[in-house]
Amino acid sequence: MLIQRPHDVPPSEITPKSVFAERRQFLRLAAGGALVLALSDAHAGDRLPAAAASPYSTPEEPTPYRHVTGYNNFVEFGSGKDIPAERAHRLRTSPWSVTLDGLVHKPRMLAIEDILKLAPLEERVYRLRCVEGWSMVVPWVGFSLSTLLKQVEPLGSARYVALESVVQPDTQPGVRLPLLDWPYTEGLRLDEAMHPLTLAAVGLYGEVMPKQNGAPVRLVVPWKYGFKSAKSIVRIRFTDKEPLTTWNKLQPDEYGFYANVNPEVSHPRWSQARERRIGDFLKRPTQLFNGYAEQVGPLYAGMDLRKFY
Ligand SMILES: Nc1nc2c(c(=O)[nH]1)N[C@H]1C(S)=C(S)[C@@H](COP(=O)(O)O)O[C@H]1N2
Ligand SMILES: [Mo]
Repeated sequence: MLIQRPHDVPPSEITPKSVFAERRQFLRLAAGGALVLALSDAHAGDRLPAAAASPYSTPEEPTPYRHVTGYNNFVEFGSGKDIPAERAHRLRTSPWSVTLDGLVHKPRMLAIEDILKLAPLEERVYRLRCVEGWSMVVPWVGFSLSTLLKQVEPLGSARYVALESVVQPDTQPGVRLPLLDWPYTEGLRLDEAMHPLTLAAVGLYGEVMPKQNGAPVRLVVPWKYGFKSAKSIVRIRFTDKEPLTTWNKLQPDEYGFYANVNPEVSHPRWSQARERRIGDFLKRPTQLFNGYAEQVGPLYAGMDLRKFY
């Protein structure tokens, strides 16, 4: 996967907002133009190649870029919604590879450049619902995670995947503190992971993934609370048992393994009945499976959603 960007602007150069807007415009025009480099060397803000619109996209208005990239949870950099945007620029995202191992026929370590060649990029506009009670609409760019998982040919005995985020103590001050059990680990049942809605995201708003949003590759599981969508993934392990996950270990009564968005099952500290879309003043009702019930409801047929929360 190749992208284009103009010659580097010296880091010392102060870029006022209007100039930044022009630069982004220039990057768009540069498509097919002069300077081509591997996406691994790409900088947040660089344009990705045009991505096809996905039928899975919601027609809702995306949350403004400044909120999507300025109001984040990325505890590796510290707690506080503005901290990731301030600090994540330090994260080293090149070189980057993802190890796929465990119960598979062909364990592999794939470089991000090769991951990006696996499938054409799609733009998927998804709702993201955080368990804390806020939500956003994000135009992600990526492809179904199943494309990546199929590369290693899971064994018949594989029932789950565990996804691990990067730990970089020199760039991530949060991992030097016992805030969570590092690495940040999330898990999915294999059928959830293979569901076409489950996205391996490499960008947003047509750009290379900003570091605060989980560069260079992150999970997006739109029908689950945001914490399931692990950022900056370095390893995917196939298992036969439900993997231990960071939040579930921390507070099992608060964060279930499934974590499907459900307005009727409240978190002990936060009602899940309503949510505040970032930028809105009033709250709106939360939808079962975050509005994706038609697509994913059958995955949970016959399950007690209060017990398996
Ligand atoms: N590695 C890692 N992944 C993470 C988190 C985190 O702290 N570390 N936070 C999660 C939570 S709670 C949410 S709501 C989403 C937020 O994604 P966003 O900042 O791109 O909106 O990322 C999830 N993925
Ligand atoms: Mo969250």
